[in-house]
Amino acid sequence: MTTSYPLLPSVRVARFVAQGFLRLDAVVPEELNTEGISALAAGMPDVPYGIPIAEAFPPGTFTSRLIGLPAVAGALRSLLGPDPTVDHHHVHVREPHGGEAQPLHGDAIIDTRPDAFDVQLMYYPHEVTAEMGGTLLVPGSHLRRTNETDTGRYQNLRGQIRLTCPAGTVLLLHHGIWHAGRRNDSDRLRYMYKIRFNPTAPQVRTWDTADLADPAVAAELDARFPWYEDATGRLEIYNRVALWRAMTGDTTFDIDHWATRVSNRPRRTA
Ligand SMILES: O=C(O)CCC(=O)C(=O)O
Repeated sequence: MTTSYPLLPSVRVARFVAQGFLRLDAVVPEELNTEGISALAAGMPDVPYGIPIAEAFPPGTFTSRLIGLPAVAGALRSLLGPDPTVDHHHVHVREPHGGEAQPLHGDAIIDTRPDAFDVQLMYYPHEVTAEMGGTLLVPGSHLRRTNETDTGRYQNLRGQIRLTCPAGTVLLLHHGIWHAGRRNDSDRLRYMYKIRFNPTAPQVRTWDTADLADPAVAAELDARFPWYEDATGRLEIYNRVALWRAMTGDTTFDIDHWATRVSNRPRRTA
């Protein structure tokens, strides 16, 4: 497929499927970040749920240029496929020395779709230091389907990330990832701009699949994270295999027989 922006290779899409997020550090140039801070400070107009990107963010607007940056556009296209719609967007503001840490949560409600996912973009127009309380993320939690703050009682899971990043960083998240906004203990205002996108076409082979057979792809999908106990982490491997099968159309793909075993339904002969 030829596009004007770089599509992700399979190995990076597999990493997204395993981790639940993709990090694009400092992809937004300084001038656009400066403009972004003013745009976020002014507030973003609400948009109706589920409208095409070009209607939500007309050409020339700040958001249109943010999501049109080649690295961002290519990653969104690779994960969502063509013509996603905008679910909603919101500017998150953390005042200096302000706010409370949120409970660990997944956005919206429990979402059991096995073969589709929304992508949430988080954009940080300025550097985020540890003191500024960057977003907390739990890698590999997105397929352990929970409802909103069901996870709120969990504190400090092993392997969690307290985001620190350079200005102009964009994160793309699977909608199910467990995350939380954190308190800002610094003297600086912290902005984060979040946009949720809905796919409108099957999310099947929407990236650069030239490396699909590379063993590094299966290795990414087999990654373990520190919060998994050894045995319960198997469920995450199974969930990833199921999603990877849906995203590639390869119903034979497996890791250590997990999906093959539980999809085996031999027909009885009379
Ligand atoms: O402020 C943040 O860093 C994250 C906030 C967030 O994602 C939320 O409110 O759901």
